[in-house]
Amino acid sequence: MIFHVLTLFPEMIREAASHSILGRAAKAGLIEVNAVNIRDFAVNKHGQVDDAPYGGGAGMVMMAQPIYDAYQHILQNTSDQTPPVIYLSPQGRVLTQPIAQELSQQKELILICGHYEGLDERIIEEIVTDEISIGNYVLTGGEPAALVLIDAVSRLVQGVLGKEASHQDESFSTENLLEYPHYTRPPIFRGREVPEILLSGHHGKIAEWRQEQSIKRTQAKRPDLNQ
Ligand code: 4H7
Repeated sequence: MIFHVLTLFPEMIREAASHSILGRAAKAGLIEVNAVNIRDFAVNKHGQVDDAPYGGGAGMVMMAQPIYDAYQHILQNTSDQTPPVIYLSPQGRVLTQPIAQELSQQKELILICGHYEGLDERIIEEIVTDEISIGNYVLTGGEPAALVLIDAVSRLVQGVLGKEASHQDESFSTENLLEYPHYTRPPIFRGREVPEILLSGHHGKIAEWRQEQSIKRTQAKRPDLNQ
């Protein structure tokens, strides 16, 4: 799966996507993160990509033209029909596991990261197919949001999790349940013992206990998930 990311800070995207499971998936050719610098498509000699808002007011607006040209540049090298174009913004529908699941079926995605006051509305009308928010809070730029989306979607791509536990039995996957608590050595840490059942070797009982813990936890910590 290829993620094309239109951004003013391509190193933020490249760096964050180069570690751990995503880095390994990229090396294995399972995903590709193609960060495209919008500034490379500026036309005036100052490399300008933002301008003052019509109508006045504070802040700057990202100009439509550099983003449009960067988008056309990406389309030239994409075999597929036009991929979905996702604008990460507080105005989007909030990202959920089912949305990540759907996006993971695509061959390519184009992500746009906004800065300053956001994009000229006309570039949104012209090329954006999907506006997504990663939650109800404000960021200084869209890059962290794009990285969250890339992470959530990539781990659903076949082969990316490799030997790590499959994503099938985790929080939010099948049922809306939180994960059960995990323990590793030592058996006692600062007087706190590992639940005895986990040391018993009774796999059936352990599975039952974990299921029960998942349900109790969800009720206690996130009762909203099961409504
Ligand atoms: C696009 C439009 C995403 C991107 C506006 C991005 C939160 C999210 C941004 C803005 C983001 C999310 C403009 C919103 C400046 C904040 C003060 C970048 N914030 N900005 N405003 N929840 N910020 O997914």
